[in-house]
Amino acid sequence: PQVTFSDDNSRVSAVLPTGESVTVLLYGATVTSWTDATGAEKLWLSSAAHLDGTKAVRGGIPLVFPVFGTAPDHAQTGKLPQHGFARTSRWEFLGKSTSESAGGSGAADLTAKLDFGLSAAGLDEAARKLWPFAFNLIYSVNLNRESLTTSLVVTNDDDKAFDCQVLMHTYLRVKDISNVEVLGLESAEYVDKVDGAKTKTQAAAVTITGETDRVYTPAGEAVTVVEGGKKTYSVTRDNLSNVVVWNPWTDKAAGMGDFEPKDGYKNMLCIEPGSVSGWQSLEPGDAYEGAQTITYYS
Ligand code: TA6
Repeated sequence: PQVTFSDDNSRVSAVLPTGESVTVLLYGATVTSWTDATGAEKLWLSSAAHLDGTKAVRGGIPLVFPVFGTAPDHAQTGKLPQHGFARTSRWEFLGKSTSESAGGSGAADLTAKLDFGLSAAGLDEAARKLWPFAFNLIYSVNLNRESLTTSLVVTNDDDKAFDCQVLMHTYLRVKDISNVEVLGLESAEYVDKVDGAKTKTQAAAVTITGETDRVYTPAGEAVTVVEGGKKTYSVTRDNLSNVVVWNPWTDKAAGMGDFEPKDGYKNMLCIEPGSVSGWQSLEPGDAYEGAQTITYYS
């Protein structure tokens, strides 16, 4: 049983012999599609998302680097656009590979891996001027029957240190946001960005009943998305200390030109693993790696 890879000048995809698939746009190394064996999409993608490189993709898994949001008081990243330049740069496709887990018995244990790279040479002039560091990013997208793992390695190739933030801005597809609960954040501290960036503590399961924009620092490494009482996703983090939970709700959805359909907020929930409540300081030669694994339960 073999994995089918295809790549044209703008996107790369992998399809497992059992039917699961992933598609990655070279623009931003943005995962735009992840399906189960029946072709059912696991990620939400706006029907008005720009897929032609003219704007960060509204949906899928945009990559946030070197800054989350904007950091006007941060000398090195203060002038960068919201969420940095990784999601709006053209990445290189570095290659593909297939591996079989030990003791695998064939199709059930295959993993398809797609690798992408971005360095200073790949940045447009504006970005390089605003953030003049020699760096290298390697982004790996790993697909198997149950899960999708995305991992980012940042290396400092400069002769001076730099600070960065990393986040995987995952838009999970849900059937109906009013039936969704997020478990695993109980008793975690969070910054509530829709309530004056106040720091609060999460009491019970997270439910979404309006615009929600929270930066959690949970003790555990996994969160679970439950719909109608049934587990639908788990998201585990590796070396990423934060989880952002975001839903734009009606007004913010109405205000985003590339967010369609306007009631699409009912079918998506952003669960965004990242390292964003502080800064990763990389000395020359240092590397930082962070990863997420999203498992779905059909
Ligand atoms: O991750 C949540 C967030 O920071 C929200 O505040 C909202 O701005 C969202 O990202 C989308 O940002 P974007 O730049 O993609 O429109």
